[in-house]
Amino acid sequence: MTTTSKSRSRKPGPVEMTAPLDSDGDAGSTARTMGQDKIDLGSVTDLSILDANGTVDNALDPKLPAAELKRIHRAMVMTRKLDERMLRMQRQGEMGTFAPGLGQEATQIGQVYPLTKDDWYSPSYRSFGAQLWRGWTIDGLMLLWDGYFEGFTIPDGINDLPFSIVIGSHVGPAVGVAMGMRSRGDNNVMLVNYGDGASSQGIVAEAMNFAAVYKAPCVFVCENNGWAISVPSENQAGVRELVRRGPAYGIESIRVDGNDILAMIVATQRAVEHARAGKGPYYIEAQTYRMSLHTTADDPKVYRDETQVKQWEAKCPIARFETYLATKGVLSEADCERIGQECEQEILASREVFRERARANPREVFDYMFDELPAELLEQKEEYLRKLERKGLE
Ligand SMILES: Cc1ncc(C[n+]2csc(CCOP(=O)(O)OP(=O)(O)O)c2C)c(N)n1
Repeated sequence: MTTTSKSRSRKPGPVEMTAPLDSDGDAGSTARTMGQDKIDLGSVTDLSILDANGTVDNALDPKLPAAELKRIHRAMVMTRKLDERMLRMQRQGEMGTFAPGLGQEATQIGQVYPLTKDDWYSPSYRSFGAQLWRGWTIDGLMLLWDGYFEGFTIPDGINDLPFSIVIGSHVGPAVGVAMGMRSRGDNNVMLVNYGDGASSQGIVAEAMNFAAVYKAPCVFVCENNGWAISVPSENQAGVRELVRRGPAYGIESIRVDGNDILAMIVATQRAVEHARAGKGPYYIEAQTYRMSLHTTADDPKVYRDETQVKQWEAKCPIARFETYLATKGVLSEADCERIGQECEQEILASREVFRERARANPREVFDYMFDELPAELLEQKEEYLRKLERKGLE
């Protein structure tokens, strides 16, 4: 794959070994001891196809058919509209704590676009756009974020895993599934998505090493959105570029402009083909930005400079894709306006289904943790039920 560094400050190209290797700072003697002239740290490339102004690099454009481009665009708009709606619902008391994904729509849709239904997807908690693409329903996701276990039910016909709030913990099982697929000889791929913060967790290191050693058909997508709650990604790791983690494990890797839907699709397609062909895992660092709150329990104004947010507004993944679609004559500004309204209507209709389904029974509060309630909880339950009755609540 060729690279482009157009309008980007970072430098693509092979990773140079700059640090001394032994405590004496003598790289040469260590290399000789190991019988090598030089340690190959692998190479890393940057990928950008559609720049922030919507100008495409023609040589790299995957030239998807118009119908596919429209499907992808609608999914990105739906992701954003659902994000906005769920945030409003949370503020109005109709939704539990929720992790917005504003600005990460290209990363989300691009990473699952090349997967088949039989491939496996292990999302992070901020991946609801990708989940929608995979076949999760809007009302189901609303239920999930409102705390109903029914919302976690995996839709029939897709191989997705539930996300975990314990940061990074889902990456180990995802690699386990991929190793199992390889040993059974089936032809599917696992794609696992996690954040820059998660990449510091021990389990992610172990998972990447296992995947490399056992040539597990696993694609790692590290969605670097600049922040792990209040920790900026530059404080997250000793290496400036998280993509360098991949070659260190012997995993072929690429860094992608995560706000560029075409680059995300091309990179993920390549990664999935690589894994499916039995060549082992692949690692993608998708560089994007968390435009909104970490969760609805967060206020980023206390720890980050709003000018940074403004700078990323200019890199909006939807705006640049709409410019590209308009230039190609696929969708006009009026079409995009109409699609936005249609998505909004679909979300509002799904909200009605959600409202029908979200009928919590307060009497069940004590019922799901224990098969048999311990004595002290039984006492509390009885007191609580008496209180409900006094208040005239069902
Ligand atoms: C093991 C563990 N440690 C800490 C937390 C608290 N926590 C929740 S989200 C989060 C930040 C994760 O950041 P990142 O992986 O970059 O993903 P993002 O939220 O930015 O999508 C932390 C530290 C947790 N849930 N689990």
